[in-house]
Amino acid sequence: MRTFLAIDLPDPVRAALVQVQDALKPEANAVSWTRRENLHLTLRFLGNVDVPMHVALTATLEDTLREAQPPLLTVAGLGAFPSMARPRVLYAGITCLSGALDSLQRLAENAAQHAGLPPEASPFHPHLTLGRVRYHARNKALTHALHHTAIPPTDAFVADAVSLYESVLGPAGPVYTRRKRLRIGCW
Ligand code: 3AM
Repeated sequence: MRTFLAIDLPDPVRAALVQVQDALKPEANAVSWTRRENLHLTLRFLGNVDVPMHVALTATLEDTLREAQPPLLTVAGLGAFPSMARPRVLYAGITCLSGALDSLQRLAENAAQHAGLPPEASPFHPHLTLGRVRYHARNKALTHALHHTAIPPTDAFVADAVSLYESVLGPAGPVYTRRKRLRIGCW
């Protein structure tokens, strides 16, 4: 089962991100846009993991998340990987106003390694993927739009859980199904 750990987004944040996608669409015709229901903040991609490993991983993570502080998050600015000049992955940034998103990511990483997964090689760049450009080329209009499109203001939100998602890839894009929801902090 191909899975990842993510933080869910409140509906008003999803709505704001869809508005941004709509504003960018005239400048980007070769983009696979993330469907509204798929918008999320990835903490750790796990890849193909078997059931015993998931059980071990979620048990460890559930224990450690209980001691963690739920971070207060807000959406902040548009960006692109690998760069604004050569946009490949279009994203909205995310800023942590209080609590520590990085330490949540470390807990996810520790649980993954404890369950036997190899360490994540890439540094953590928290982002909300809006779309992926299918053809890799310079697109000055898109770069300009990324610099000049405003994200509608949204309220900051508390990330109160980490979800384990199954990802099934298909011709119409990935289908994500939540398999487990692990609460952050003591309730
Ligand atoms: O939508 P974002 O960018 O948050 O890019 C994939 C997506 O992240 C990432 O996992 C999330 C859910 O699919 N992903 C997919 N394959 C990956 C891989 N091989 C990967 N991340 C790292 N390595």
